[in-house]
Amino acid sequence: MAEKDSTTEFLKSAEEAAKAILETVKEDGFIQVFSHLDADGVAAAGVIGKALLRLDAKFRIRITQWVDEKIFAEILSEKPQMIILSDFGSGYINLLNDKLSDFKIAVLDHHQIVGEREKPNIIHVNPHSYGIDGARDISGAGVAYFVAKKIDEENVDLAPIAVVGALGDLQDKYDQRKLGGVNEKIVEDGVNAGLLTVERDLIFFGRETRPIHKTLASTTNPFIPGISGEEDKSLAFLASLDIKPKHGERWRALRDLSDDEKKRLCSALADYLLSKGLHIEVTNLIGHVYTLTREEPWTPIRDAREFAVLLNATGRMEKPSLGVSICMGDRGAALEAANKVLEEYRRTINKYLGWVMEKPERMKEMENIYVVYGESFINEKIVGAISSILATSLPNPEKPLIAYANVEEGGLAKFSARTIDIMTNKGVNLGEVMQVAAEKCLGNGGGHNIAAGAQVPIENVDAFIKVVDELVGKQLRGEKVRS
Ligand SMILES: [Mn+2]
Repeated sequence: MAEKDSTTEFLKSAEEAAKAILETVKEDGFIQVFSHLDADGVAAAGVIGKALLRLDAKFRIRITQWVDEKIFAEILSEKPQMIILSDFGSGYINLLNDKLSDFKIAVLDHHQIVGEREKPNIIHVNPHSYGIDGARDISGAGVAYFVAKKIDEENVDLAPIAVVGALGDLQDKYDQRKLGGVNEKIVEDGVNAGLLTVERDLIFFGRETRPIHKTLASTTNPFIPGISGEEDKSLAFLASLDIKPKHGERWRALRDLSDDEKKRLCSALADYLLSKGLHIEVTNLIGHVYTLTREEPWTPIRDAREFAVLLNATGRMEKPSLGVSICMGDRGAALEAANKVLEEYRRTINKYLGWVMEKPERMKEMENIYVVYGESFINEKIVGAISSILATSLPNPEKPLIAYANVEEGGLAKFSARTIDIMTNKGVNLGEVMQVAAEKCLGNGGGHNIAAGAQVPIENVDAFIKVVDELVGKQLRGEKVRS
């Protein structure tokens, strides 16, 4: 299919979902919305929520990690006139049809479709159905956005939220960390509506307005051990580079630096990280920066990447409704509360990363992988974020990383595995590795090729690590991992 046709076909399916929603609202029906617990899922829920609010619809939003029996039970007891699933659902089409065949369902997702694609009671909007790459060209929030825009053109003002969702799912995979594909159309909408600007600069949060040392101290991408979370050390670092933090009485922000100072800062950061046994591509520190121009300077929701971190934080710290209401336009008290959650999340991440780097036995290098032994120190809800951050800054970035934390109840360890994109070309598929290794160790696992997870009984942790190391080795040699 030509690119233009595929987008047209995709938009037609979004229109079908919009029509069904409008019809339900017209009949005064109750709509239950379920969305995925991550930054993109929270953004998707915010987009749909705002569109429904504007229609004066009866609806409720629930953010969850996956579709399970609890959700089916809730639906069966509430008997809504319509169900919307956003940023998940495409993996459950058969199950949804089995359990909820009497319900009208719209699935607005961008994950791989598992099993059948079409069922009479389900309107399925998914870019993969039209040959569009859902992994990098459009996110769950993006799919929700096109449906919202078909509901009412006024919803074009939700374009920045869809951009936040795409960045939350790390879809900035085009040259110089740019959003491409269908995402580019959403960016255009935002820019044309005067809500968004795109510039090329250092990608650090707060680069516009925050004092430089605070920006460096608060970054977790990259994580800079000894500087992240420590403003005084950050000031000393700047002094050692002869970069003045103040201009007269006024603190300078990153955007105030000259090109030469920016270059000096980037290469010094790379050297510093290398001295700590971490690796960063300087080119990754510079890229397309997406700014929500209507938001107040100094707030984390002015920068789309930082906005995504805030949404992720509300999810991980068990306050996703805060994130949803901010996406729906709430500011004031909601934003203040979300800021506190974000600070707490950053402190937690910094504490964990500092802990990992403190002693070599906490992150070990094996033949084919790195292993982080989070045990009972790292919270199992945060272990995924920790492995994502560490996987991008390893001394040998081509080795996948697995990190685990003990789950309080049940005697289980939760593993999270990450690697960088290029490893898929070299045969690595962590979803397959986690699945096969977990099966061998009486657990269960699975996921995407570069991000996956597993749960195994604690007593099998060492055996599991050994199997994962072997399986990754097999994949690198081009051998099959399933026997
Ligand atoms: Mn997503």
